[in-house]
Amino acid sequence: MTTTLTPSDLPTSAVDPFSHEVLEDPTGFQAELRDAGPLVHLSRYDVFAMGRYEQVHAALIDWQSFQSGAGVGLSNFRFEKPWRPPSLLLEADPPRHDAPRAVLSKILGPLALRKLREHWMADADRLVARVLAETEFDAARDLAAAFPLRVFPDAVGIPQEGRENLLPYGDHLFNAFGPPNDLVEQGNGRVAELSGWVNAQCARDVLAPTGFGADIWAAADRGDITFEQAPLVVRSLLSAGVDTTVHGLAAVLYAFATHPDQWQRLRREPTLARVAFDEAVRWESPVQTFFRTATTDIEVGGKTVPDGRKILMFLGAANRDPRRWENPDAFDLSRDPSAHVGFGMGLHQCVGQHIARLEAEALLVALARRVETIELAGATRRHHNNTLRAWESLPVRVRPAR
Ligand code: OVV
Repeated sequence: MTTTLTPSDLPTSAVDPFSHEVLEDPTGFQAELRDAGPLVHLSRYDVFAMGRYEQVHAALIDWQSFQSGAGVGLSNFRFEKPWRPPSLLLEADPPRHDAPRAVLSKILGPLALRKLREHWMADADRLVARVLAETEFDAARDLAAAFPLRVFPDAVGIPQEGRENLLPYGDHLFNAFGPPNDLVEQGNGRVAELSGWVNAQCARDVLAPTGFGADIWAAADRGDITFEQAPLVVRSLLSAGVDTTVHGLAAVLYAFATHPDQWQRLRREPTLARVAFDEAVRWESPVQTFFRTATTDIEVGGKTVPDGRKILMFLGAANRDPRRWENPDAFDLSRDPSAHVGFGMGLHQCVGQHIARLEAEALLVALARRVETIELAGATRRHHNNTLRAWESLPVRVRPAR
């Protein structure tokens, strides 16, 4: 261990942002963090933190100073062995990052998704019609979790068997970016089994002959990536593509269930579905945090982050920073949320964001057509995760449109 070089004039917080109390409702801590200053020392983990939009945004677009290659969790890959082989996208820097990123950007780009659009819109409509057989149901389970699981694994091209492993794998993966607390310990028991299953789905002969998985292997045939890289790029889809969209959809459904005026606005103007989803991603920030590592001594707000140290970026705090957003705690379809950092920003900005928006649009358009009112019908329950802001249960009552 090196001695701590933390300057004594840096604001310090002893709060554990990964405690159950903060995970249940992080908004109070986030406000404290923003108000403490542009750079704050978190004594619990001896890391640096930023909660203001300006500094989070600046760090996200400065990949040269704020590297991802030492891991985007608390664990520093310079000193600790990663729990799984690092992601070629998330946990890599240029130049190694760039070929896998270019390949995946094309495969998941707006052009490529046009083929899926009609099918996903029709599938969402069928799901919503079936769920509406009841006027009370759990929107987290029956819509937010159900819809991505209906369309995304098929789009990747993995077999049916074992798909129930996708959410538990993602849940553990996102916990593992945090400290080794009780949430990680609870997941450790199944890591080998879940990783074994996920890794096995990345093989060429397991994947369907068409789909994102096959597209990735075809990129290896062309020499755009190597054959060693292909399965790890498929793994990124299975890692980042399910829990994130599930909790993003839950966020937008919760937002509408608690903002009836905004729901009526969406019903009148269903073309707002995409804006609504981005506003929910800003408002709720399904991915709350990621770390970076300083590649040199970096000046942030007049203070210094020493070379090699971890910096925790609070995307959720930045997305509600009153210095950047007017009335930030309001879910409001009138605002332009497009500069939110819920998908990140810069080089690593979510490569799957067009898929996420298409899933959201399909579900919201189907609901807007078929549901007149939606409201909470009982006690909601959060799902705690070291990285994700998530819902376990969202009981809702709907009045179907006539
Ligand atoms: C954005 C994200 C989250 C989790 C995993 C990955 C990416 C990956 O590339 O494996």
